[in-house]
Amino acid sequence: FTQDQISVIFVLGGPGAGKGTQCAKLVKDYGFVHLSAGDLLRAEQDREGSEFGSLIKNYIKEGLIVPQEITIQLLKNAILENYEKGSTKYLVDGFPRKMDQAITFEQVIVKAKFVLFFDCSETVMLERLLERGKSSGRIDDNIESIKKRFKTFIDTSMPVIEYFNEQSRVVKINCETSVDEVYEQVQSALKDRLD
Ligand code: UP5
Ligand code: MG
Repeated sequence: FTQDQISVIFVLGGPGAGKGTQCAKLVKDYGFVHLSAGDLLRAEQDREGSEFGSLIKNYIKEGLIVPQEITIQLLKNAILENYEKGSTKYLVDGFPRKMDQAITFEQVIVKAKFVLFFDCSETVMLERLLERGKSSGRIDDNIESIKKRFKTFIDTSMPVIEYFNEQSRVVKINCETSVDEVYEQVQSALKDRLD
């Protein structure tokens, strides 16, 4: 892909910060294709005949980052599939969350336009995840997994955000207010950055 064919925005933030929620609103209003790396991994985990099913399940339960080869291939396939249908604008949600992924994706697929970073305290994220866990059915929405996800976010994913920040490519949004208030901030941040 080249920069003229597709545009990608990385959507990052801690577990339960609200990445998926805000992406859904952007899809509705701006026609982005929303690709959640976590959703793609969960779909691959459930796909009959997948050779990675049990590996993915274990990584997700332990809050660890699945080897980049798997995730990048899933993202690449999803982008190709949508590109063939004419879609050019992508929100890549929950990725890259480890340095190697950031480097490889931008080398082999496309350089992201910028990064939307949803900043949220662990207290708020924990509350949201436990609430969602009552009905989500996600194997990582329990206190043990959540603690591991928080640790991975701090140790492994924050360095990625710092890397993009050093290149002045991060738009930081506080997401502790209501969904609609957060979305207003997102929209005004986008207004400045989209052509
Ligand atoms: N909610 C949302 N916004 C709210 C607001 N403003 N006020 C009040 N409530 C709000 O939201 C979470 C909950 O909060 C929902 O109930 C929502 O209604 C409410 P959501 O929008 O789902 O937050 P999100 O940030 O998307 O949380 P998610 O749990 O999806 O984040 P994670 O980053 O933890 O999960 P993801 O699916 O991206 O990854 C899961 C796992 O997959 C990772 O831990 C990892 O093991 C693996 N993974 C990889 O290995 N590699 C990857 O590249 C990506 C994932
Ligand atoms: Mg999500």
